[in-house]
Amino acid sequence: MRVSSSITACVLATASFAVAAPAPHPSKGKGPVGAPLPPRGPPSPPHAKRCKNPLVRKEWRALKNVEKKEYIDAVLCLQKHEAITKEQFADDDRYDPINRYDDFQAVHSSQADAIHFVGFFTQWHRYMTAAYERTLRDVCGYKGAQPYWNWSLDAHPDDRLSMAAYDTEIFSPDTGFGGNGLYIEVPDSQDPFGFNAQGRSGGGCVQDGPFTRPNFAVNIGEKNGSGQCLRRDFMPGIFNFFADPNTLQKTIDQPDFASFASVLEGRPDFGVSNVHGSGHFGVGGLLGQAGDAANSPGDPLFYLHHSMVDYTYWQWQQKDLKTRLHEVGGSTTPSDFNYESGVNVTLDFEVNLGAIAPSVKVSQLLDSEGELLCYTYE
Ligand SMILES: [Cu+2]
Repeated sequence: MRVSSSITACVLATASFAVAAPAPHPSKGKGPVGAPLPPRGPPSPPHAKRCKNPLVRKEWRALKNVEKKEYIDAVLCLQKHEAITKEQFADDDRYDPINRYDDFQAVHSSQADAIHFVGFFTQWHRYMTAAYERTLRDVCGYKGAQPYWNWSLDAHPDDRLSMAAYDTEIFSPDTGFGGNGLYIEVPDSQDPFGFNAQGRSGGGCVQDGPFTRPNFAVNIGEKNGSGQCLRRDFMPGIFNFFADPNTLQKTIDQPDFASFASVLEGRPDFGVSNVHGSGHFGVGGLLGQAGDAANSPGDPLFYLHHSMVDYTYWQWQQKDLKTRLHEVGGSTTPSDFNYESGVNVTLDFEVNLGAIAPSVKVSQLLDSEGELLCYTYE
């Protein structure tokens, strides 16, 4: 993954753990996830009871057009509500969150060096996506669940430069997230990963759909300051390779958590496919936000992509729930692929989303239908 030079390590250690005053997710009505997130406390017992009426997350194409519009309207609505992380980032001039959408991008960006290529990658992003889903509901009155984008339905692994994946509903300007950015030429000498050869085809501002300015702007991680456009840089050579249904199946078939996590996220190496990279580089390429390790949540598709990554984790868990609702592993140190640090993720390992939501233990994030989270997939 491309690493943002502006991000320093150790952010996790300095991020605020004092959160939630007042509760960031005020309860509204009696929805299945309407209860406020719990205050910090002892971890859930390993056999905590399961929630009632979980939200059902569906593939984007399974939504009715009116449901698609409700989701997109709710995302746009987040940009109309004031950020709750301003205080968290008050002394850090790298992040200047303006609205509730920015909160998530800023928190992800500030922790980017600590939450990727680690054993808690899946749980951290599961919590982030669930917090986003809840914010859409609590702040913007969205009634549905977080949809996902099953990119494996769109991949053409035998024809890597095929652009067919980008003709699908999710990129529709009317009922989807809009399409590619305007093409920006990058000389091969400034293309460190050989992305030109992977068919990169955009790079500039997205031209159509709901996420163009002034309706939507990217305010975090931009060298020219806030108010920038959403950029996409469709890159079929990586997309068709990484989103291969066989790669997805191979990921779900891994025998234990550490091997699952390792195959899911792969290595910083474009020669070996991993499904996590598909939505990022297939959409963001070299110049789009989605391809940037730190700032990828600047593209609203991030959440549909990461919901699919989470669905992959969920499917892996379903194959042996008894074991896999309690199984964690992997190093707490980024890119420690050979476990040289000797410190692995345990059930008590703490996951924090800054001021967005209370910190929780990894053990609280293993069951999507537990006491903290309440959703399922179909
Ligand atoms: Cu991430």
